[in-house]
Amino acid sequence: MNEATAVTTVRAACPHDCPDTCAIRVTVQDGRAIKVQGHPDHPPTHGALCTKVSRYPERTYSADRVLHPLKRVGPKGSGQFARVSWDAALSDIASRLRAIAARDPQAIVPYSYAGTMGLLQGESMDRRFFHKLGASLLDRTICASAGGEALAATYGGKIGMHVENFAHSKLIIIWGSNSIASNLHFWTFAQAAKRNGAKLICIDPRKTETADKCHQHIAILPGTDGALALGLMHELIMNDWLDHDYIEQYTEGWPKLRERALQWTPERTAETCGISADEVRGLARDYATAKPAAIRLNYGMQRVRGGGNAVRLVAILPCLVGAWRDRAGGMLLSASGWFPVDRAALQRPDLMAGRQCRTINMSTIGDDLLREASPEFGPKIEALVVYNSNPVAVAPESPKVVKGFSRDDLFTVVLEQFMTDTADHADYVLPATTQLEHLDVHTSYGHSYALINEPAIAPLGEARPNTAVFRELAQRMGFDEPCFRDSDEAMARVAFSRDVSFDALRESHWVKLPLPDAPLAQGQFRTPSGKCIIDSPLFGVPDHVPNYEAPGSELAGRYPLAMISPPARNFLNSSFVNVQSLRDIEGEPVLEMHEADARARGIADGQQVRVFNDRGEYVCKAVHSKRARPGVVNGLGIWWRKLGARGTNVNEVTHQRLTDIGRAPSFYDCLVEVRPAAAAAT
Ligand SMILES: Nc1nc2c(c(=O)[nH]1)N[C@H]1C(S)=C(S)[C@@H](COP(=O)(O)OP(=O)(O)OC[C@H]3O[C@@H](n4cnc5c(=O)[nH]c(N)nc54)[C@H](O)[C@@H]3O)O[C@H]1N2
Ligand SMILES: Nc1nc2c(c(=O)[nH]1)N[C@H]1C(S)=C(S)[C@@H](COP(=O)(O)OP(=O)(O)OC[C@H]3O[C@@H](n4cnc5c(=O)[nH]c(N)nc54)[C@H](O)[C@@H]3O)O[C@H]1N2
Ligand SMILES: [Mo]
Repeated sequence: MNEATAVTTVRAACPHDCPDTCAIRVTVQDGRAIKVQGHPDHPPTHGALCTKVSRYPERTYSADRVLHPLKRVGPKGSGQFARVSWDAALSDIASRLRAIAARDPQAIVPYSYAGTMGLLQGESMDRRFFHKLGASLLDRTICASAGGEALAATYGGKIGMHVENFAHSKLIIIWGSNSIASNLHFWTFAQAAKRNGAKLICIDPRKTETADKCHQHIAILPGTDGALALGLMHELIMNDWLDHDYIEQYTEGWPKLRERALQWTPERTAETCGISADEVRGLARDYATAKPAAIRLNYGMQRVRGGGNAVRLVAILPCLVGAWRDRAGGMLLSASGWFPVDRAALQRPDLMAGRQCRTINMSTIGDDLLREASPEFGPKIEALVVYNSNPVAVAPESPKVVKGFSRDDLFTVVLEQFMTDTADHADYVLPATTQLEHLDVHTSYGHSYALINEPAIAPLGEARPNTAVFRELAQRMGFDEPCFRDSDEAMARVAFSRDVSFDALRESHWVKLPLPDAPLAQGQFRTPSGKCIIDSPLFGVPDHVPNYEAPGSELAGRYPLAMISPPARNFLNSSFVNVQSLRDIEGEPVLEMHEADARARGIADGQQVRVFNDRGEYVCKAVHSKRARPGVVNGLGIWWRKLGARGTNVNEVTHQRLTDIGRAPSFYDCLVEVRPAAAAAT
């Protein structure tokens, strides 16, 4: 142990799909990453990492890593593969894709999401490749497009408060967010505000660990947030708690919405939301009288049919009371629109060369894989290239997704770090590097700092970055534009059009965007008029849109329980489910039920149950839980199917109908029935 060992510290960024995008210091000893730590000087990270990411070395060095290219040798989904060389794999993939492209390149579909949020490994060389090929485009809607497009329709972009400024708020409404689980670094600022006397209110059908720590929890029914916002507006109008000057100067279209809000008495609102009229009145009074008041909205509340309208209604609230005048007032759903990312330079849509490629919505991949060619749809999907995503586990209505991925006439390539449910269905699995093994640059949707991620260690086994794989494939397809030879560093240098230089990132690890402290204090929304748009030319005046599968509907006669499926704290979507120490904490897939709902069905605490509707059924453990309100069950996600009971997960019962705005899935708009599994007649 006396021998001198080379210890270095490398500048990294957390790549995961989370608002926090932490600055990380990686300690490397003799070429091995031995520790990851949150950087103490990066204000949003303030030296802390979440439980999951502090296990990043365990994930990286896991014995389960895919480290060599694999070719399928058994039936699809069986997980039987044989090791092949990169050269053999890439040659065969290129020739298969070339043959399909000769008929119609749109029969080839890329499928990716935010397994890494890095601009290079997430959305650079891959996009160039598919643009040049003329493949189908992918509408990346699975998470945030309802809220994102709604916010853009209202504010002109995905813009919001600086997360640090929540520390100075006097009221924080945490709306559709389990911050302690999914936005931990915001929670630190909320706690600082609490210590300074701020009131914290949580609006969530589930009594989450975050709700436990707030002063008040308002347990609304899923999909009724738009109604609640309208009810609050009613009270703001009736009590004249409006900032008339802000409304006059910086908003457009309020008179029409004012008329609509006047229909939403506290009693009507309470009835719709499944809460009391006093809760509506009290919330309105708190919101109007505490200054500055801030809202932390998260994407949890927009995974329902009316998610887009609901986000628009909530986003209008801070304008009505002039909360934006203060740096610690306003709202944060996403801050990603502040970043000057040069997507044209990274992704080169010009390589489509005027071709009108069709678009496939990732959220309806179940249906679309099962569609035949038609004039409306275009060619049947013949090939899928999946990276940064695990659709077989995370896409809605998995019975159809699995059926589609099991098609023998579908050619599927999956770039992965692990043998996920999706990788099991591949023809080729190509080993991908982790964040410790590649270069990247990052924006954030929860703070306003750009970051660099330097590679800390050499790629393990034969793993390659996504960029390298698409660079190689481009060469084998004969794409000879110089952009297909760009190095990762060359792409990182063009990733931002201004304000953030690659050299500055290298030098200082992160760069704070030059934004005003209270960015919307004098309007300056990113809309053409600079005002907040209430009456949108595209979407009209926002309204409450009830769920597709609403309690009280005809369907509710057969399936009376509303199911939401929010993330389990120790997983990140379906990532980390395979990390043993984290799976040990989560135990097994769980359905939280209110005791009365469970007892009415003869379900004991801890009993195995079937959760089902017309689409399918999954099996898990029911727990009698104070976290569930009557009539609503919480199926915590997102387990790998093969690690859950009977090879299923919660998406067995979700559906593919899309949101009002943004063409997104409505995961939390889902009626089910629950029965003891023992009673299953199967
Ligand atoms: N630990 C952990 N962190 C994560 C993730 C994870 O899986 N695990 N996921 C990441 C991702 S992909 C994202 S998009 C972000 C945000 O991810 P989100 O999906 O927004 O996750 P949460 O912040 O947990 O917010 C969901 C909350 O909304 C509540 N909710 C469900 N339906 C409704 C409704 O109709 N109205 C209201 N008001 N609330 C509702 C749920 O009960 C839950 O507590 O978090 C990221 N961070
Ligand atoms: N029922 C239900 N379903 C949901 C949700 C829900 O709340 N309820 N949440 C939805 C939401 S918000 C989202 S964002 C989606 C998330 O869905 P996905 O974007 O599919 O996210 P993950 O499940 O985390 O899968 C990401 C995969 O990318 C891989 N990966 C990570 N880094 C790299 C890399 O550098 N290269 C390659 N090739 N692969 C990499 C990881 O190993 C992992 O398997 O799920 C959605 N599905
Ligand atoms: Mo997400």
